[in-house]
Amino acid sequence: MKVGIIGLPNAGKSTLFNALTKSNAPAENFPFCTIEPNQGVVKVPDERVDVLSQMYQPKKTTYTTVNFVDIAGLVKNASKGEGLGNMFLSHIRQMNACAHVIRCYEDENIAHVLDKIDPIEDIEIIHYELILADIDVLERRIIKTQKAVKSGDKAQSDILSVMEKIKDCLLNGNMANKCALTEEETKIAETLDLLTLKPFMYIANVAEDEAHIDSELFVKLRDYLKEYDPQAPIIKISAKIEQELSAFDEDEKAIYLKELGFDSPGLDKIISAGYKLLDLVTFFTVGQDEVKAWTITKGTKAPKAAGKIHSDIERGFIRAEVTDIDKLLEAGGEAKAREMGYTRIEGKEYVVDDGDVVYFRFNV
Ligand SMILES: Nc1nc2c(ncn2[C@@H]2O[C@H](COP(=O)(O)OP(=O)(O)O)[C@@H](O)[C@H]2O)c(=O)[nH]1
Ligand SMILES: [Mg+2]
Repeated sequence: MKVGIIGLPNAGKSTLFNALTKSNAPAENFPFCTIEPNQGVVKVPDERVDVLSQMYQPKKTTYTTVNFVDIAGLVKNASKGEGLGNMFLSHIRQMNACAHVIRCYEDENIAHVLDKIDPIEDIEIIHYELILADIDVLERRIIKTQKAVKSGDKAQSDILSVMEKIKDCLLNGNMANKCALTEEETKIAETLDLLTLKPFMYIANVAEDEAHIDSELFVKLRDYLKEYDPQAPIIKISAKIEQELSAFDEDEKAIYLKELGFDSPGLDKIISAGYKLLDLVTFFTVGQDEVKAWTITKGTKAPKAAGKIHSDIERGFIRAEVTDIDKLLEAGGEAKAREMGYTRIEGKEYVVDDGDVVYFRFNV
């Protein structure tokens, strides 16, 4: 599961990516610096893991992870092949969600493709390119599908009407993820490989000295997004500060943050929001050896979830003993939870839920 960091050149994508992954992808004042996308695995902060770890004092504590990908800057007319055009779009296509970085910092030493800082125009350029690319995909498929419908293929007519509905939405300037689709229609839409159907979040990259205030540019952006995409998370950060902070250890970080007048860095917010966008389910396994968070897609049944841990457990699956994390914490331990009737015995058909603490019984 991947979250793609997208945005115009010099928005601060690579700087943010470096901070997120503490790696050293080149961040340069050069529009097409990033060509092959860099990928990084990032630990997802989760308070639930923290409390379980406090309770069990295990030898090892393992959080889930999310992959962030630093995708090169998209430019105007990318959908027509401009800049590194279609290649970027094809990178975005492989992502499960997008984190759109928007430049809200002024710095005359750092070039801007439009020679002025206007977050709304920046955002519209990217949306426009993605929307155009999707219209292009749809138009070609609609022609093919129309032929299939004419020749009497009934299943294709459902697909056709979903495509036309989405195309209307795109022509009105909206992303496909804002198109009101039924559950059935959404299932069809997900097979169409559209860029703007992916979930989006927005990251306002503000100047170092504006990270703790709401600057004029930030407010402008926030008001625009509240109107355009009310559900999407908006996170304000200073990529530069985050990058500096990422080099520090925890104690140094705390001192530096205090000096700057912040309470917490923005990275955790970005990671959590990115993970949330992916709409995954997290379950936990606990014990003296290890407390661990696992990630599965929604609707995963118990044996398959067990297979994440080890293929033997999936193969020899007998049952899952499931306790809701809140109940486990309330009881203060597994034995007590069992005694209080909080632990359920679940079989092969059980769909693992977010926050389940699971013990798998198996036999091979
Ligand atoms: N002054 C200032 N410069 C920044 C900020 N964020 C990024 N930059 C600089 O802008 C340039 C481009 O940043 P980069 O992360 O490579 O942008 P990308 O093209 O979106 O990947 C680099 O020289 C960064 O140091 C910021 O918040 N303030
Ligand atoms: Mg870059």
